[in-house]
Amino acid sequence: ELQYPDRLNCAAALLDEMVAQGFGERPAIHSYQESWTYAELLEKVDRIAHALRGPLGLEAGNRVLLRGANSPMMAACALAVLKAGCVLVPTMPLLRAKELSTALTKAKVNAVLCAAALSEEMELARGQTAMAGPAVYFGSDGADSLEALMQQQPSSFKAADTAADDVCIIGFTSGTTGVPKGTMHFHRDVLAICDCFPRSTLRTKASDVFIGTPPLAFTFGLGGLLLFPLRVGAAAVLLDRLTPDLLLKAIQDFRATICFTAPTFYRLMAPLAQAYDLSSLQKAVSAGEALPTATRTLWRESTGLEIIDGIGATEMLHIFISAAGEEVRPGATGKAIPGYQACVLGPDGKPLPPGEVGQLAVKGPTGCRYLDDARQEQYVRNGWNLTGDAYRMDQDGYFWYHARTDDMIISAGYNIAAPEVEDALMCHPAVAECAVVGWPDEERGQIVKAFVVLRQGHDASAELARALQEHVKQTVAPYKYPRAVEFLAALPRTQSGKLQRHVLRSAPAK
Ligand code: 3UK
Repeated sequence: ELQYPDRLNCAAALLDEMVAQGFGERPAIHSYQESWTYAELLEKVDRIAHALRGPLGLEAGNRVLLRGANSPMMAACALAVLKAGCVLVPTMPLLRAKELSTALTKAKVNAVLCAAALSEEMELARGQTAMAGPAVYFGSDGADSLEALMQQQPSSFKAADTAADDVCIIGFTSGTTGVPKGTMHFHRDVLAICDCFPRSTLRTKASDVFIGTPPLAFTFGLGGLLLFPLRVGAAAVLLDRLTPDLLLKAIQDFRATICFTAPTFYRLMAPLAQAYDLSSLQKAVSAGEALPTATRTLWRESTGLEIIDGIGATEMLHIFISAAGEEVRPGATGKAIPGYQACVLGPDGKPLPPGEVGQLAVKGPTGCRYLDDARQEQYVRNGWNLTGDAYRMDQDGYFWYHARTDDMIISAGYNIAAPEVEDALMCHPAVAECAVVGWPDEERGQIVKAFVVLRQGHDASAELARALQEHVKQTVAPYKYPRAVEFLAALPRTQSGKLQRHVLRSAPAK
């Protein structure tokens, strides 16, 4: 059981606490531009917290939208909002004014902290919503920049006296389909995620160097690249430019030990890995979408590392099913991590016996609290959170992913999970990436359709399409083979790296 005091400020518990324990001179955050120790980070955080509660006029409980690419200043701003007793509303850097307006309105935002490079869409959104509260920009030399404001503030701030169950984060789901959902999290939830997955599964330590791709605006990144390292006195590397090559180079340059990214990135990095010294890397965590077995194998063969898969969700704040080391069972996501319970529910809402596919349900120290009450009723039943995923559990308590419940294809009466067909296709040497969807068909209701991105050196042709179909028939039950194959240059993805199958479903047929 996790126990936290009733009065709890998570930022103070993470940062002030570590400095008090003697971590002040240890590195906290690295980037190619600058590196800060724990003491330096604390001072920045305190100056920003003063700015929020002083000149910017905010009170405890006010909401602060944060926008920027990953950087040390982004990390300082996030912690400052929490330490000031305000509510952090992180947003993805690529969002446009329209989406930012939705966040401003839905989360009732009182103030904005934003990277100067991203001011344009931010100002449009403030205009569109007639936002009254202030916006301050960082990363410029301007006299009205956040950095200039920080210089005028005291260097030490006493953390706001918040309750363990005060809301401190409003996270928007990345939303693979429609409108993003706003989810609320407490101060104690922030510590709870640090004390579950990283401790039980990753076994993190002070000497670790965390690195990866997810934006701090995505709770996968917020946890993995900021909260988890701070909790154990480790260092995080925050990168603002990310390609498979740049991430590999950064792992080498910073001697990173734990990497957080999505399956596609591992797939793209694997063939390039040989060119870099990755000897420092001990753990590779994959989340965000299902890990294809072909990707697990490719990465193992090129680096010798077994990927640690884990399913997490914005509603749950972070990962709740995973397995590492000897515990890994390729193809399965893993077991409920200590602190969490998981089961598979049938259509009647009752747990199914092992082996049967149904709705994944999970329970633990963190869990769904939606801004919107209707959602709460739809996704939370008797304390169980429904994630919208179809899973089956085996006799040993391992959970095997099938699909998002809305990505199950029904073709001529057969139930087909899109990711299973994708897994089969990805074992073919010509396939770089692929996506499988149900395509309307008069005779069968739906047919399986595959969108395929080819590896360099392979050209699209009717022959190759036939070869891919044959390959699937040889790999999985033949009725699952894609009756239609279309070649694409790239797949549509969200900023968190998730495939957008709905975009493909609505694509005009060629
Ligand atoms: C899917 C996975 C299979 C699944 C997230 C780690 O992805 C995160 O949060 P989102 O709210 O999406 C949640 C949904 O994504 N998914 C995530 N990981 C896996 N499916 N295998 C996986 N390993 O559909 C889930 O319901 O964007 C991931 C930590 C924090 C997060 N917010």
